[in-house]
Amino acid sequence: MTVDPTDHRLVRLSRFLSYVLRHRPDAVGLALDAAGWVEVDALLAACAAHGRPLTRDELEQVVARDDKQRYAFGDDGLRIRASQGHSVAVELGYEPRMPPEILYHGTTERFLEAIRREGLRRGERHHVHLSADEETARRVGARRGRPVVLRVRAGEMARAGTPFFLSANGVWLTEGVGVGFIEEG
Ligand code: HQG
Repeated sequence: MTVDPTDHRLVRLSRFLSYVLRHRPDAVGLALDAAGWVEVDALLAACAAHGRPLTRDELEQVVARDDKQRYAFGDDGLRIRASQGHSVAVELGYEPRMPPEILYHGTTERFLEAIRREGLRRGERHHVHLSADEETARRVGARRGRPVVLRVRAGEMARAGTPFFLSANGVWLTEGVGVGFIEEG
């Protein structure tokens, strides 16, 4: 299936799913399980009951076509969750693994001073988000202004004992990055 960024309904649905599956499941009367999953039937019923009806087919299209592959069905297809990006407490169960030597973080100029002082902090999210390629980081930074791409010496951090995780949609996650592991430019 090809990605069609002009498909506004799917984009709107993806935003709504992100809100429900990452941040506010309670807004539609749902609770996620400990690993962030919810029954697909329960999700469809809850969305309908809260004025945002969608069909199973539309849900499948969002999962398949979402530009960042933000959502995943469980193996049996009966459950769904966001692959990363939560602010509600979930334990996604990714195994720690060795990152590439260098990972990239996209941010914007106005955060640089604080980042130089405190390193990268996870803020509202569970982890700092890093990418294996510079271009992805540039796009992430560009959401907030003129992008600045930082290089993170992830290999060194991992060897010093900091766990790194790779989400199902290819985002590298870690709890925080100390100033000494960040390079600019
Ligand atoms: C910055 C999107 C001040 C950090 C994207 C970022 C990503 C600091 C902002 C995913 C700081 C947090 C995550 C410090 C970090 N002082 N600012 N010490 N440390 N920051 O949105 O990485 O569309 O929580 O640089 O594509 O921008 O949601 O994180 O600018 O993958 O799927 O604080 O969100 O994906 O912002 O983005 P965020 P992020 P989705």
